Amino acid sequence: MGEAATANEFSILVVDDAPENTMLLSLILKDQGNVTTALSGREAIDIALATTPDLILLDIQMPDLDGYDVIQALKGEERTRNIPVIFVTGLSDEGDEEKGLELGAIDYITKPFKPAVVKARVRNHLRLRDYALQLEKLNEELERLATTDPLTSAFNRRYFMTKLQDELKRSRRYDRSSSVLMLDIDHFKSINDTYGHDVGDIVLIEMVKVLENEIREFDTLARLGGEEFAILLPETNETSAKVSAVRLLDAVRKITIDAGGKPLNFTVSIGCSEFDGDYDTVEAVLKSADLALYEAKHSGRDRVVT
Ligand code: GH3
Ligand code: MG
Ligand code: MG
Ligand code: MG
Repeated sequence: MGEAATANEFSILVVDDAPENTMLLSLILKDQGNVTTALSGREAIDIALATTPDLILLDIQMPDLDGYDVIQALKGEERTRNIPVIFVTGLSDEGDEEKGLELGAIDYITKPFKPAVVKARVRNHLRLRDYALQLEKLNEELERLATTDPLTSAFNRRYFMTKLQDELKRSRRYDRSSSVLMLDIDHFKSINDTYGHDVGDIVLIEMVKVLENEIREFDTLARLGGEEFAILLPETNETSAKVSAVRLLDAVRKITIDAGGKPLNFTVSIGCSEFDGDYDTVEAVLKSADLALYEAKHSGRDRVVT
């Protein structure tokens, strides 16, 4: 875990229909972060959606939308759902407090409040918020590591198989067809042997960049291993898949790598296979594209076989 964020990086939204209250709270919290204020529930929701503050101090009794309405609106929106909310309110009944906490508030402070206590509570909540944000980042990083190939940043085999499995299920449910391309660099071993492994690595990296640029947003490119890649083209029949594959062949031919001052060009072979819900397993789908790739290799390379 990295260092905790310094207080000034936090943004705090203070919501109260009485300006003297927002002013007082702003003053109390000014050392803990950037304080923004809102004088109505509507304004609070707008600001929260626009700026996703780290913490919200929320009054309950307000004309129009009250604090309960506001927290419900915030919890109902993906963007604001996880922002911690502390009620700061004149309502001191057990039932009000219970309701506030049940609606998802992390704390409930009654007016008149003790400034030092508000400050201390806010500090504790911001510290937790900081941990939560760090955890979120670590999770994203973990997810990335688990699904991508470190050399090229293309997706890895495991991720590809999951996507293919999903697509096969959809093909069964909606009776539709998709395609898989299996792509393998031609004579890659001789590139390594002639120019060295580092140049081979650059070939892989540059090719992935070019392919990523050529495929559509919903297509998935993955490195299955070594110099072998697969591309999933959802809802694409064999004819369209072949057109895409030919375009990829062309794009790869245009790549020039600097191999120690000398220009290096290379080609790929592609096997293309359309599949529908009749396929029993993802392995069977891949097998079919692999057979087409084998044919592409054995009929001369630098070509697409369907
Ligand atoms: P073909 O045209 O039939 O596909 O021949 P090829 O030489 O491309 O195929 P082969 O399977 O004989 O060789 C693949 C080579 O890829 C062998 C292996 O050392 C190399 N390789 C696998 N992974 C990497 C990598 O991450 N970086 C580099 N530089 N080379 C790799
Ligand atoms: Mg009020
Ligand atoms: Mg090869
Ligand atoms: Mg190979």
